[in-house]
Amino acid sequence: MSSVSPHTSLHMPERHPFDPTGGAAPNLTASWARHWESNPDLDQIHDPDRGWLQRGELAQESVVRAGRLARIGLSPGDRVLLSAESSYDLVASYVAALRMGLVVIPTNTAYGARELKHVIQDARPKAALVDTPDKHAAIAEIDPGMLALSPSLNLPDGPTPLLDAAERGSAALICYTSGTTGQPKGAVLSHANCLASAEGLRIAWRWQSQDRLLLCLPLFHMHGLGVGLHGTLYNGSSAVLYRGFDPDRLLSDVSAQCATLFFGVPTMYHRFASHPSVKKLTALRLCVSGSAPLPATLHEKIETATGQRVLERYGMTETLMLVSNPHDGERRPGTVGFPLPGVELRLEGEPAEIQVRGPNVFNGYWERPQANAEAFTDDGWFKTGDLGSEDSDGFVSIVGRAKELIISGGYNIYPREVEDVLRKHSAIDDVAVVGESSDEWGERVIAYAVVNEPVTIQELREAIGDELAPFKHPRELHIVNALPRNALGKVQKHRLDRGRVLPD
Ligand code: MCA
Ligand code: AMP
Repeated sequence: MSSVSPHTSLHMPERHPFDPTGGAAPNLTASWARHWESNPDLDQIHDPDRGWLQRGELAQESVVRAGRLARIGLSPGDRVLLSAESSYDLVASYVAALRMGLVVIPTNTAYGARELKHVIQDARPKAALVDTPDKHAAIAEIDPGMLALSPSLNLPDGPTPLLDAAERGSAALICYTSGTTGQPKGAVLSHANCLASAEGLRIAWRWQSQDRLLLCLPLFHMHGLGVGLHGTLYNGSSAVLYRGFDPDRLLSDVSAQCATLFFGVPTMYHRFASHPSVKKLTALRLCVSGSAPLPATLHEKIETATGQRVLERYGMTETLMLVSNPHDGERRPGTVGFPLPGVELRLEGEPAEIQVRGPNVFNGYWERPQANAEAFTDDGWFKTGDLGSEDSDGFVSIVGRAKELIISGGYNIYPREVEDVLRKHSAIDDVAVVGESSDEWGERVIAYAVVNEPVTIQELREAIGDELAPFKHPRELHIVNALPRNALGKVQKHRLDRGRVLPD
């Protein structure tokens, strides 16, 4: 496949070329401020408890909050960890932090103390904004010197610091992901990366200020944050926030909130598909699926029930969005479509790995020279670890993964991390963790173990406790006499299937 796909132009009905700076915006927050200034009275964010808040209110509130953050000693370049349920407070504090040039580390709210400790010790944030007593306690124990604040930032006001002044190339976010292997590392995304991705999606998905997004994805991963929230602010549109996925509420809000957009993971579409009110999705302008493969059968089921041709797209934390089915024309089930504006893509090796380049692609992991050397090719392409193919008419498909990764309900789970924790259990002599396919979850986490005394899955999960976020816990345990290994001693995971060890 050529690096600049001729099919990318199918995303672009507009005559002017893709502009990665988003109309010469100095940085991400300056691109948002354009809308706040032009029409401050328009609705921007709907909070589950407080209702609608307007653009002007968000602009003003972020100024006040930036003053508070500056008063407690935070200055541009300082890192701030953010881990909280979706709310207007979270959004306003996030916007304030970015406006004053802080680097935000969004962190999964399901993380326990061990997972949080790794992020804190690695990124050394100066402050954390967290919303539960447990998290405050964990932070006090991990780093007693760190400021632990609540997302409402109920603090004394301070003088307003310089706002919207970050260099385009400076870091906006550090997002923890395990990449292809090993311990989670921080992908550093710049203002420029986020701007380029938002502009590509504006063009490809025809995103306009009149759009209204039902945003039930969590705001600590790039799907909810970098696509959903950034896109909303970048396009001056509006978003309804939810704490979790409630299909009754979402489907009734399609008309109650005059929504036009829904973005979700395949598990959400699976649950919609069997909902008696699924037809309500028909009224939306665009339904997007990503973070995990959307089975072609599910795509077809939703289309039959609602007429919606769900638009599947492909992205990564390190690169933001890469490939998307087109807004106009065929959206081909089982494929992810064409490279987005600005994205160069090539298929390298056998089996072919997807490699990418573009203004949306990060520069590297936080303080990980070795991992960075491995993540990029000598000629500067990022190696996604996803295996791909291209149809004769340009549609890209993801056909497998070179990396050891389980994707369950859109969350990434690294088998090695789960195995390392399970190995600490005294009953376990040997263990392998695999993802087994599931209609609802895409994949489920399953453990195969050699044990020295009887143990149940419940006992194992209790023993894991908060060493692992609950979504990483194995859902089934299969006890086997021995794990199948090759001559080099590596576990042959493909031979572990539905509770059995398949013959070699
Ligand atoms: C919740 N549980 C899960 C998951 N979610 N187990 C496995 N996989 C999951 N994804 C478990 C909980 O630990 C709990 O287990 C039980 O399910 C009920 O929890 P609850 O929160 O009520 O679950 P749910 O409402 O059913 O959540 C399912 C969900 C959620 C709505 C699909 O997982 C979700 O919001 N997923 C989206 C993730 C996402 O945003 N990914 C983007 C990352 P127990 O009872 O045993 O404790 S990828 C990305 O950002 C890139 C850039 C991209 O391409 O998009
Ligand atoms: P993350 O590291 O959490 O950003 O997850 C990125 C990974 O999710 C990618 O490398 C893919 O393996 C997977 N992914 C994202 N979108 C899709 C999709 N539409 N189909 C298949 N896999 C996807």
